Amino acid sequence: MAAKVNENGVHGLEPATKKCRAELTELQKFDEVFQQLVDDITKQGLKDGEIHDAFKWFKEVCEYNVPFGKKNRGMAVVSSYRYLVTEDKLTEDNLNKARILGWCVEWLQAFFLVADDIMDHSFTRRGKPCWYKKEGVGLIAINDSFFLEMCIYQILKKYFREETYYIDIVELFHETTLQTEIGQNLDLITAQDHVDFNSFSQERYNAIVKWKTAFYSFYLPVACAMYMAGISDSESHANAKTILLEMGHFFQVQDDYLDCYGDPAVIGKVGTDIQDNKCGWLIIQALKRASPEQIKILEENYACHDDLKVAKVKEIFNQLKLSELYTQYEEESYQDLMQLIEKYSQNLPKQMFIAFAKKIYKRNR
Ligand code: DMA
Ligand code: MG
Ligand code: MG
Ligand code: MG
Repeated sequence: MAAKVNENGVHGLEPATKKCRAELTELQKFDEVFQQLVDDITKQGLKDGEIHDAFKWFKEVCEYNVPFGKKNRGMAVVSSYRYLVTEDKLTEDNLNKARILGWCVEWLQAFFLVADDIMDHSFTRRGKPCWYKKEGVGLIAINDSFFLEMCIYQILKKYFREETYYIDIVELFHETTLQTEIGQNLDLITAQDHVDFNSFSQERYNAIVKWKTAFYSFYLPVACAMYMAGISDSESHANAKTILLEMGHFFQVQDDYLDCYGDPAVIGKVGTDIQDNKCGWLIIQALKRASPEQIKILEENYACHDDLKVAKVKEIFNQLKLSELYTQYEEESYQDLMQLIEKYSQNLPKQMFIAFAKKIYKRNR
């Protein structure tokens, strides 16, 4: 999971120059676009003596934080676009535009993650120290997060200004950012200092994950592809949203499960949900099943940055067999999702949703 550092420098995305273009995988073609975008964003600033140092810093901000994820979200723009248009529209120019939009989604994700790791007191991300934990960075990371957000609009302006769907996409990114910030707020205020399990409920959990994760991770990439393909009617978007928010819900359940049960070497991060007093999927399920004695132990040990206390919470989770419950939930959730796709895909290609679902179910990272 460690980031690859190639001989050319820091970004480490596989250079594919020796291979014939036709042999490149979609992921390699997607990766190829990244460095160009960083150059677009930083070229002017680097040349200007007055602000050169800021842009030297920002270049590293982009190269450290944007490219090393799974890229499911970014790639989903490209794969969805392929499902939405006829063969004749699949020109290299259009596909490149879809890749650029995909990178905008990845930039948005980097913007949220840099801030999220500060707020969640996390240590590692994608197999490396979180940006704010890196030597010499600290709370400068807050401004870097703002910068990452603005990169999106620099890129959109450069490549999409002349497109009829430009305003739809800009508004989509604005709206999605607001939705995610609402979700992050719910996540954080529900986790405020002391343990109060009365504020944790399935309803609150559902709201947190819908707003903080599902809109930006699932609806956004597909909506980008839809606008690019000329699909802007509200009914199609509402149908897509119904399916994709459900997918996003399941994805965050997985993220919560992996926070406790995932292998840090594989997921690239060390979980902090128990210490952080998070209203996550595991604690919600535990509270539904625990005896009064078990609840008492949870109350005494949740929300403490103390490894022994964390271990006691995990012990209760194990006693309640939450791991088995999760496996069962994953199965049922997949079946439910397939039914939702049947019902709501309507004019949209079913396979577009199924392909996205297959990328995330049974994942271990
Ligand atoms: C992530 O929630 C949500 C956003 C908007 C980044 P999280 O804190 O559970 O994510 P992670 O486990 O990756 O830190
Ligand atoms: Mg986090
Ligand atoms: Mg968080
Ligand atoms: Mg998490």
